[in-house]
Amino acid sequence: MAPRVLVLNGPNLNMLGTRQPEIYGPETLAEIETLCRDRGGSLGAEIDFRQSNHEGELIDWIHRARDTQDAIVINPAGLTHTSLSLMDALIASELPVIELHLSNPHRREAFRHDSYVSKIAAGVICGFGSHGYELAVEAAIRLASGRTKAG
Ligand code: DHK
Repeated sequence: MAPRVLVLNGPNLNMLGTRQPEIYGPETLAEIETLCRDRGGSLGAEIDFRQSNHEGELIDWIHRARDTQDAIVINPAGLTHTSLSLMDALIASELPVIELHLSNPHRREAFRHDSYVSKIAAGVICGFGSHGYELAVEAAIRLASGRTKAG
């Protein structure tokens, strides 16, 4: 069975392409979705790619992923630094989690240096722009492959 990877994007990431391109890069979220689908497809995985500006919707998707996905890649955006609830949902999913950021938050304002998600993530990728999504999908597939029934 093909590994299934949920790629989640948090608030404001629908604005990529026009939102501070000097920080987040020139690509739109649709272009990043294509990168993920191409990399996932070439590695034999199924990619479910989503974005929401609403914390509760992201949490609902994570709950559903528990029974339908093998790994989660998440760019929690601003919720990275604030959302205990998102962290709890990721723990409850019992899935391997890769945390991802386009920018390197550690080079930015101090309020971006702490992450709830990092406390439970298998790994963190940041600072590589849209290429980070390809790296994260690849890492997630590797983690997910050990979990699918066909191995
Ligand atoms: C995206 C955001 O929207 C910020 O709130 C985070 C992250 C960083 C990113 O680099 O992808 O601080």
